[in-house]
Order: sequence, then C-alpha cells, then structure tokens
Amino acid sequence: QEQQSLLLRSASCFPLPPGAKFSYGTSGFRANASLLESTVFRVGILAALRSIQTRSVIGLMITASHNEVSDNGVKLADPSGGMLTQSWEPFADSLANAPDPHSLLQLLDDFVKKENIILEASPAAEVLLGRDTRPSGETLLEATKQGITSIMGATASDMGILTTPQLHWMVRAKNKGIEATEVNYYDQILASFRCLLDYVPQGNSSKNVSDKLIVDGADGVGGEKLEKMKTRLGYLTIDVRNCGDGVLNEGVGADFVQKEKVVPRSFGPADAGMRCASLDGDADRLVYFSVLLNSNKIDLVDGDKILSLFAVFLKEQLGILNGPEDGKSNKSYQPSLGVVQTAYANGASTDYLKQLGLEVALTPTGVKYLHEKAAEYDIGIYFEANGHGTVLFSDNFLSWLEIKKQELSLKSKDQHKAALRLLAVSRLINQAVGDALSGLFLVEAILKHMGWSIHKWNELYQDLPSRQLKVKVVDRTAVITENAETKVVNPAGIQEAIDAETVIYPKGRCFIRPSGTEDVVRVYAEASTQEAADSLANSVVRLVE
Ligand code: NG1
Ligand code: ZN
Repeated sequence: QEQQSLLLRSASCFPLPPGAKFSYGTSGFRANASLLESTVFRVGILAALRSIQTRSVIGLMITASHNEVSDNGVKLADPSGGMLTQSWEPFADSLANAPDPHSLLQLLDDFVKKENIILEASPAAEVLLGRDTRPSGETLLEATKQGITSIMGATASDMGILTTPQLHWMVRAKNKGIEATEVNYYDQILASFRCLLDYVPQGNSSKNVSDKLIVDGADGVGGEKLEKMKTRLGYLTIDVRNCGDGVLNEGVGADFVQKEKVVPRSFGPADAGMRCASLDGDADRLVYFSVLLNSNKIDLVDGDKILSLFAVFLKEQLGILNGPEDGKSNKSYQPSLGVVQTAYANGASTDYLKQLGLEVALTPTGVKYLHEKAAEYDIGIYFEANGHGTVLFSDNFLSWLEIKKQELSLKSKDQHKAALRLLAVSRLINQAVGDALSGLFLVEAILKHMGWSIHKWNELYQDLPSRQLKVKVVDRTAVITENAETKVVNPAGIQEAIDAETVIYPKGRCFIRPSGTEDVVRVYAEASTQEAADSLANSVVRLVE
C-alpha cells in the first residue's frame, strides 16, 4: 500500500510527453533529451526491479553515444555487465509508453506477479548510475534517481560522468565482489598494458614504431578519461584533441570518421602519416586512421582491421603456448579461438581471417548478438565494422591458463611468456562490452609487440570498395531477413532481384536490412571498384523504393 502510493506520487511528477512513442532498441531508449524525463524515471524503476529479481547490482547509463548533443538516451547493464536481457525489452517498451500513473502502476503490478518479484521481503537493491558529458544528463539523472528510489529498499549509487564501458565494467566487477571504482579500472588496464610491454620480443622492441599517438576524443567523455591515464604510459605519448571544448560529435568522433572517411575537426595536413585514433561520444567505439598527404582524406583502419590485428596476435600466442615441447600434455585441452562479425564486415577482412585458418561466425547487427556468439569460444573476438567490439575469455580457459602458467615457468620461457601475455590481454580488454579505451591500449601494445607501423597494420589486407545507403520507407518492419541479415525473405521477389543485380559486378556482394535505430532500410554493397559498389548500391536502392 505504502509502496503503491509512493509510486503514484512520484510518477505524477514525470508525465509522458504527448504523442511520444518509445522503443527499447539495440541501444536502449534514445530521443531528443527534452522528451526523456518520464522515460528515464521509468527505466529507474525497471532497473530497481531487475536488481531485486537478480539479487545483483544493475547498471544504468545515460548517453546517446554518437548522436547529436541535443539527443540523449538510457540503457541498462545486466549483472554480468552485458546488455539487459532481451526477455525484459518488451516490458521496458510498455513501461516507457504507459499513458498515466495508474496504468503504469497496473503494468508494474502485473509484471511483478508474472516474474515472481517479491517487493516486500526483498533484499536491498542497488543501481549504479553513469552519464556522459551531455548537459541534459544532469536533470535526467535526477529523474532516474526518483525512479529508483520509488521502489522501497532500492538505492541509487551515482558514479558520476563515465564512459559507457566503464559503467559496464564496474557492474561486472562489483557483482564478482571485486573493487569497482574508476581508479580500479585505470589500474587494471594500465598494469596489464605495461605487462604486455614487458614481454615485447627483443628484436621488435627496437623497431621504429612511432611513440606518438594522436586521439580524437569526439568532444565527449573518452578524451577526458584518456587525459587521466596519459601520464602513466611509459614509452607512449598521447596527444588528445577534441577533448570537450567543441560541440560533441559535430564533425568529430569514430562514427563521423568511419562514415565520411575525412579528418575530424582539429586534424589536418600537418598530421599526415601519423598514427591517429578516434573515439565516439561515449567511448565504446574505436577506429584508427592516418591522414593522407596534402589532403583532408584519410586511410581508415576500421573495426574489421582492429579485429584482424587482435586475431593475428592471439592466434600467434596460442600457437606458442601449444609449442612443440609440450605436445603431449596439451592434447587434453585445445582452447577454441573464434571471430564474430556482421554482414557489414568488409569481405576482404572475412577472406583474410578465413585464410588465417580461423572460424568466422556471422550474426545479425547489434552488439548483443555478437557478444552472445563470441562467448561460445574460449577466446571469442567480435567487432562491428564501426569499431564496437572486444575479446571474451572463457572462465574455463582462464583457470587452465593460471595452472599452465605455473607449470611452464619451470619448463619453457617462451610458452610461459605466451601464457602471461594471454592473461594480461584478458585483464586489459573489457570483458563486459566493447570499450574504446581498453581497445586502444591493446592495439598499442600489439603494434609494439609486432614492431608494426599503422601502415604495415593497414596492409594486412586491402578493403574492398563499399557503399552504404539508406532508404526512407513507410514501414521498415515489412522487410524481413534471415541468415544473419544476408537474405531477404519478405517482401517476396526482392532477394532474386538483388541477386540478379549483384552477379553483374565482379566481387559483388549486397544486402538490405531494416535499421534497428532509424526509420530506414539500409543498403550495403561491395564490389571490386568504387564505381561498381556505388552503382550496385544505387540499383538496389531503386528496388527497395
Ligand atoms: P542500425 O540502425 O540497426 O543499423 C546502428 C549500427 C549498428 C549499431 C547500432 C547501435 C551500422 C550499419 N549500424 O544500427 O552497428 O552500432 O546502430 O548503436 O553501423
Ligand atoms: Zn557509443
């Protein structure tokens, strides 16, 4: 009773804006910030319920990533640090769209019964809160706290301004009983980074890899955080630009750089040839690039190539670990290594990875699908072409490595080092979600290990020319796909028409899918020349219209 009146009272302070319709997509709820107070209040309630049900700490992040600064958004992190379970998404939708406090209460009542969530006798619930640098974040955070505390016994712990992956990392750590402050995050990343540097092969440590990295912080939270880590890097000097003085995501950031293939603001001809990286607004995406001579164009090193670099390195280390001296005892356990991509991965990257002898799995677009698939391997590497990705290590494999490490310390120096490197990678790279900062330090450590410049790295394979277009349609849900979005099953006949266009072009590949975040159907085409890729994409756009 007391609980009900508390909910009714607080809900009446956050009315639903007229005409608004919210949907919990692959990136949570997103909209113009002025529309979101009722949404974040309700997601606060949802987070408290999830915490009670799972008896764990839940994360709530306020961000709209690479969207313009006037937008904002909210998403939840589950106890493992991953995305909110898909089974709760429909309830999140109905909750966000409930027209008034009474219907909200009714929905909550029904859901709590259905899910067997016992509010009265429930243990304390805790929700960790984070937000990016958007000015609207402060007010939205207050509304969120009201939502959380309108469930009796639930507390909100405000972790301040964070990158999205930092919050996910904290949730994961806290639920494992590990200390989970921002400083712990930096300590863990930097300690494992330095460990990898300690084991760089001697022949390579002297190679001429530039000690300087220039980073575009997208005028968001990532640049700020990188500044805090900068002083503890040893050989590496990082020049952070777009660190918050300009407008967030405007002409800057990983999304801009990857889509436009030109230099972000504050970069120019003077940077030609340098190793550069770009983060997105909440620092969960990372791409590298180098500026072309006398031009504002760039050579893009995208998520596919970061994945390939990680794959080469990890495969090499597994090879050393399985070394000849230890052939017998190893037969009992062969760790599995797999990579996961989406249909947007450049075809040249997929060919390259297969040539390396790796198993390449394809999933639909959306981090939750990639992450889930990657978790099936002992070492699972996943990346979207846009730069979101990470490397997952299975608990089994990590325990085995710990034992192996002891064994090998007396036997083989090389194998021992490989074990130490793999353990360091598992601590450096974020196990909860794709993380631009931890990804950046792993890239830097591997380039140093290999003795590779950004150019050498970029030459692992050559990207096939590609074109991505979007078509505004009345109802994007009319397009239904299968086989990881590579084949259209509805409307009938479209796939045959796409195939008929595609065969005209050497190395042609093309698919369409409904966007999960915008009201459009996306068209992706690839072919042996840019003209051919453009032409294929345009023909298929005409088929969709
Ligand atoms: P949609 O709008 O479903 O294509 C976009 C990105 C995804 C992912 C999500 C979430 C492309 C082609 N799509 O999804 O990779 O990042 O946004 O933010 O880049
Ligand atoms: Zn992001």
